[in-house]
Amino acid sequence: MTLPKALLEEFDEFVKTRKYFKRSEAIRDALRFFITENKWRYEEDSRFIGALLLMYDHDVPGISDYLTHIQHIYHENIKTAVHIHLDEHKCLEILAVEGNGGRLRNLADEIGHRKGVEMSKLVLVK
Ligand code: NI
Repeated sequence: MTLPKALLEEFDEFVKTRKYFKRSEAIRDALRFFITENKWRYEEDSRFIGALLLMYDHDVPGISDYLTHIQHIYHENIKTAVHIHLDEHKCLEILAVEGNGGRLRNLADEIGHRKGVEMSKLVLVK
């Protein structure tokens, strides 16, 4: 395995600050994290649970209606929703989700590509 020198130096710096004894321990953790974080991307038919975070500007015409509409379409996958008004314009919504990886990815994509949604992040565990 080869790595760019700068990336390895940055990783070693991280290993030092996180008080790992060996670089190999940190690599093991990084791989576990990477696999857990991305499993839903290639296990479309397995069941996952997690959260979809989205930040959006509620002044964009139609965005609030759209988000209500899409949450009704995916009602079987959305367990609960928390809405936080961040400032006069921006909102953060946290949706607790459960369902097949592929279905949850579709939900995240549909919301994430909508005009007015500035950030969306899907975090799932199995
Ligand atoms: Ni709001």
